[in-house]
Amino acid sequence: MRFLKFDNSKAGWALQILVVLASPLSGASAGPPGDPSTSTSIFRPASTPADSILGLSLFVFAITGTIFLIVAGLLIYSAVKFRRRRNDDGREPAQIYGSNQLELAWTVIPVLIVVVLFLTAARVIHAIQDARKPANATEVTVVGHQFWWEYRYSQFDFVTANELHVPVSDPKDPSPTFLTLLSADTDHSFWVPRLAGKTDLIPNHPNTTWIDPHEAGLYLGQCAQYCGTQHAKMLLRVYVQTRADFDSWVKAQQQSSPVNAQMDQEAAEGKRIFEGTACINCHAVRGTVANGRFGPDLTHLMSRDTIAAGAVPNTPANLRLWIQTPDAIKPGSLMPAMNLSDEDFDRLAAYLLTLH
Ligand code: HEC
Ligand SMILES: [Cu+2]
Repeated sequence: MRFLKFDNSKAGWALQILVVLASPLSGASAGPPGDPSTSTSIFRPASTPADSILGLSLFVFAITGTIFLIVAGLLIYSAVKFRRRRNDDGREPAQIYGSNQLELAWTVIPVLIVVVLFLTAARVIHAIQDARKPANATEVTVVGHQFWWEYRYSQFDFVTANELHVPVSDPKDPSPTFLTLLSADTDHSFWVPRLAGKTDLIPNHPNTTWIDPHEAGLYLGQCAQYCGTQHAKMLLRVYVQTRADFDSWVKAQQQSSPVNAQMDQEAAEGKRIFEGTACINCHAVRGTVANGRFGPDLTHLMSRDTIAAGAVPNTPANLRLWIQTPDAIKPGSLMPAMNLSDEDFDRLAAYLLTLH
């Protein structure tokens, strides 16, 4: 699978400069404020598809860079060597027409270069798109919504949102994650630069992609296709975990939400308000009457580090602010501000805080 392996350390300072120049272009700058800013550089691949894409880019860059150096070098050489001099006699130099050899050379060489570029690109595309799905692959269906991500783990029978968890994949014994990409509304694009190239989520046209992160950790990305007002706050967070951590995360996600007996008075009140208002038309909490699918599944809301697709850290104050005035955090988000009293918002927030 691995193809065109380049040794980054040898590419030296030229690559360093490229990295610096390209870093502002390389996607989401960071997670929410206060989050350790994790790199989104395409020059630090941590998964096979991202690795092959970087290899291909460096290969194309090497060929086009060489062409540039040769052409620019000849141009500068001629401009300097044949510049007008003070003692020029002003006569035209000898004019030479037609040279089969030269014309053949500048036709055949570019054609060959284009064929090589085409074939290498086709090979990388094939290696990524037609990769075989091993039996131990994790499968997740990703649904793009304005402006958040739904993750359906059908294998394990639960749904979550905004924070994708996948197992780490040992290159010697790969356990990749295959993603089926769907959209509930308009075009979105799944892009976690260190893990894979962009793949669009298009209504009524399922796409697929896959990742096999080699190192545990948090990988950031963002919707890379303009999808509406809050497109810029449709961030991606991929948590790559060891197999054991991933398994225990899955177990926790499969649990139902807490029952009233486990809550204090205020939270139980909040639950009653939640179940009696429009919240349940848009949100699901497993084990309750709430089964809406328009907004994120809230069953394990408190297991997430952020809310509103990575827009802000998941703190009690942010949660309270979000449910009272979503527009304060994401203007134009598709969650309406509900008209409830301050006490009711406090109770609702207390209930949400029990959803571990
Ligand atoms: C019309 C549908 C709708 C209603 C009604 C609604 N929400 Fe939402 N909610 C959404 C959408 C859509 C989002 C995702 C917004 C985004 O990230 O852009 C959301 C996000 C949230 C989040 C953040 C979840 C996360 O993980 O990011 C919480 C918490 C939440 N809603 C709670 C509530 C509560 C409590 C109520 C009732 C007072 C409520 N919602 C009513 C649609 C709705
Ligand atoms: Cu989007």
